[in-house]
Amino acid sequence: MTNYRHLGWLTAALLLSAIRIDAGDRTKAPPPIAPVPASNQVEWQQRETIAFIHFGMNTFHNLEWGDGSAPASDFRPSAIDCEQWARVLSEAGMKEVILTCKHHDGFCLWPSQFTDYTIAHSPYKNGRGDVVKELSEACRKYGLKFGVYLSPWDRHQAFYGSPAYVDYYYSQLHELLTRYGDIYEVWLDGANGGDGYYGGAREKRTIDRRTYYHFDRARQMVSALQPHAVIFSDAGPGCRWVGNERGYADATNWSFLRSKDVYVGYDRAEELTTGHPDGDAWVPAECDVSIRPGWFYHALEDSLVKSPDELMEIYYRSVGRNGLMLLNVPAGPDGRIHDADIRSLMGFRARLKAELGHNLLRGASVKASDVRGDQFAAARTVDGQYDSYWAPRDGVTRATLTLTLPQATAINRLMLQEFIPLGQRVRRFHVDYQLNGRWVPVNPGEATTTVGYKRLLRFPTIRTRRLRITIDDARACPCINEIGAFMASDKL
Ligand code: FUL
Repeated sequence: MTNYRHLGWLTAALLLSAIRIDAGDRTKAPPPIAPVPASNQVEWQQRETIAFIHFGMNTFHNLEWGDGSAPASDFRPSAIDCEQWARVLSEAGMKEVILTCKHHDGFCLWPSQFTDYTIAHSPYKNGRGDVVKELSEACRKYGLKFGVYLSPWDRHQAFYGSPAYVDYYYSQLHELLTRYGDIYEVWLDGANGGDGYYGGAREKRTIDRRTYYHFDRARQMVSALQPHAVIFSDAGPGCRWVGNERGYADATNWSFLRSKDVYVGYDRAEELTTGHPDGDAWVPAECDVSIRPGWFYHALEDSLVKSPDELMEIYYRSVGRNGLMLLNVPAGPDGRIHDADIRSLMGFRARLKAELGHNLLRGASVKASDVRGDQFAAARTVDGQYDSYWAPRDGVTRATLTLTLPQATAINRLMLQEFIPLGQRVRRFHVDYQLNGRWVPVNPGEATTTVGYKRLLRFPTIRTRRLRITIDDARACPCINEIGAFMASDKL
C-alpha cells in the first residue's frame, strides 16, 4: 500500500514536470539558427530604400571616372543646396543618404588636412566650404541617416600603390568618422581600374586587391568610432554588393556569404546576386543602381531619367527579394537635384503607396497547421508588429498558414517576411488561393524559394476569400512575422 502511494506520487511528479517542460517549450522562442544579423544590420535592412549622391570633380567635367589630373580650382559650383538634396530624398521615402566624399579621382568634398586636393583649395565659398558637413547637417534636419563613400582607389595621389597611401586612406576615413556626427554606412568600393594621373606619373598601377588595403583596419576603426555603421563591400561585413549595377537581386537571395572566399573586388560577382546558401556570415545584399544611365550628372541624360515604373521594377527586384534598394540621385553643376529626377522620385513614391500602401490582410483570420504557443500564434502574421511572429514547434519545417478574409477580395501582390533576428530559414514556399473550392497557385512559374527580410510576389489579379501559404522546406522551424496582400491599382 505504502509502495503504491509512493508510486502514485512519482507518477504525478513525472506528469507535472512533463507538463512544465511542454509549457516551457511552447512559450520559449525558437533558438536562432546561425548566421544571424547584428542589431545594426536588422535596422539597416528595415530602412529598405536609401539614396546615393554622386557629386564631385566629375560633375564639372562631365565625366564618370576623372583621372585625378584636374586642378582643385576646377571645382566651382555657383551654389550647393544640400538642404534641397535632403528634402527631396526624404520626401521620396529614402531613409539614408550616402555621399561620394571622395571618388576615384581623389578630390575630397571636405577639407582634409592630409592633402591639398580638396574643396578647401577650390573657389567654392572661398575655400571655406565642406559638403560633407553641409549634407550631414541637412540629413539630421530631415531625419535621414548619413553614410560616407571613400574610394579606396585614388587616381590623384603620387604615392598610390605604396604602404604610405594606405595610411593616408585610413587617416581620411578617421576624419570622416570623427568630424560629422553619427555615420550609419561606410562604402568600400571594389573598383580598381589601374591607370591614372598619380601626381603626374600618368601610368598604370596594379595593387593586390586581397591584401593592399588591409580592410581589417576599416573594420576596427568603424567598430571603435561608429559602432552603428554598416560596412558595405563585396565581402561586407555589414552588407554586400549585389553583383550588378542594375539594382537587381535574384529571386533566390540568401543573406549569407562564405567569409573565407569573398574579398573586396571579388571576381565571381554573380555569386553575390544570390548569396551563399551555406555561408557562415550574415552579409545581406545592397542593390545599387542610378536613376540615370551614369552615376554622375550629365545634362545629356536629363531625358534618360528612369521612370516611376522602372523604379518600381527595381524596388520589387531589390526590397522585394530580400535586398536593400540603394538609388543614386546625382546633383548637377548648379549644386541641385534636377527637376526630371524629382518628378520621377515623387512618381515612384506615389506608385509605391498605390501598390503596397494598404494591406488587405490586416485583421484577417489565420490558421496554422502547427502552432508553438499563444505567443507565436498564426494571428501574429497580420498584426502589423515587426517583433511578433508565428512559429511552429522546433523541428517542423513544413507547414501551412491559411488566411481567410471577410469577403472575396481582388489581390495581385503578396508579401512575406521572416523574423530575421533569428536567422534566415525558408528554403522554398508556395502560395495558393481558393477558387470554387479548389486550391490554385497564385503565381505559377515564378521561383518561390527564399523569403528573408521581405519577399514580394506580383501576379495577375485574383478574387478570393482564402489564401494558403505553404512553407515546403526550411533550415529550421519558420518564423514568419508579417504577411500582406495588396491590390496594386493603376490609378494614382
Ligand atoms: C563603382 C564605381 O566605379 C562607380 O563610379 C560608382 O561609384 C559605383 C557606385 O561604384 O564601382
